[in-house]
Amino acid sequence: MTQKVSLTRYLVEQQRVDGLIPAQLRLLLEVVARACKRISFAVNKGELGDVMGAAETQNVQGEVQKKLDIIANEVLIEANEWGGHLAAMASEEMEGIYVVPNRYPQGEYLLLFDPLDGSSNIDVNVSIGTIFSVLKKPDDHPGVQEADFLQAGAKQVAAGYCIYGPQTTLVLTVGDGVAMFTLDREQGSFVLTQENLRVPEDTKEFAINMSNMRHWDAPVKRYIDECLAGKDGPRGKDFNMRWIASMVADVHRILMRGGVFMYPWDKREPEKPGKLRLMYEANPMSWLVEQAGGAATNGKERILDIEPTKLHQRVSVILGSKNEVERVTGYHAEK
Ligand code: P6P
Repeated sequence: MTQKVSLTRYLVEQQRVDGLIPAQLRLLLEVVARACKRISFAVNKGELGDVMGAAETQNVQGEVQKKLDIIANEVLIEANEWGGHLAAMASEEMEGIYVVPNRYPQGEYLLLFDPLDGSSNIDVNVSIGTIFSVLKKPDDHPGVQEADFLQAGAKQVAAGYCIYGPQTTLVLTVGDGVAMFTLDREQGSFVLTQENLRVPEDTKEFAINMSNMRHWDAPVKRYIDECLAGKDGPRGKDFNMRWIASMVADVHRILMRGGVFMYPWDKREPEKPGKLRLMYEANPMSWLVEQAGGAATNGKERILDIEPTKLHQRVSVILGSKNEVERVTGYHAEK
């Protein structure tokens, strides 16, 4: 039987081979993985634990928080604040940054996360997940401030997610391809189950919330209309549609079998560039997809090139199979 490679062993060997994972980054990734394992156990309790339903609070986005949103956020903060690898953290669930308290050593990394993405699916037992992104703190000044987080996605040094579904699976990149680790609940550790994930350049599957169709911009409507026209239309092939309303689950499917995921700008709230957040949803997912041979744009430019101006800014997202993303982006350019 081939020996199982644990996440720890994988990171140590990657560190030894290509030096992409300095010791402090390896420690950070292992701590995040342990936090995700704890979140997985909380999620899996469901009705058996006091974790379901809404909390009496709203997050910075004005969204009602679920109890598990708060639990997941606290687990990530508590797991990461004492290790000496971080200077600060930022979360969808917190307005401002969380600076590592003075009683702990400060590190050189910044951790950003959506602690529990897709939380509208919690109460109906549909896959949800944790999304995380790692940046290096600028070293040209002492201390840490919110502006230090405002770096383009191309500056990430690590990114990943953990999906809490039929399996609990951690998917990770440090810039040398994408690896997948499945939680072995008997051992309580993440085990390498796939390396070098690749997104097929073509697909017959699109993911979008069709109920928003009347609000889309023309290029998006054109693309979806052509998919719906199927083999009798300009695409000459039939398409399938999936929409889980949990970005982690939709992106995971695309990393496993291809597809195109779209949450485009629409005219319901024209002042907002899109629904999804750039720093801790679009950037980590875009890097993972690119590292697997896919593409990710906001319809006009590469998501990873966007220079952020606000911690919680939103962005339009089109990501997945390269040729489909380029087609949709091309339609925007023609407009
Ligand atoms: P809608 C979940 O709330 C989320 O942020 C993403 O995970 C998901 O892709 C999207 O919103 C779903 O949005 O409008 O279809 O409910």
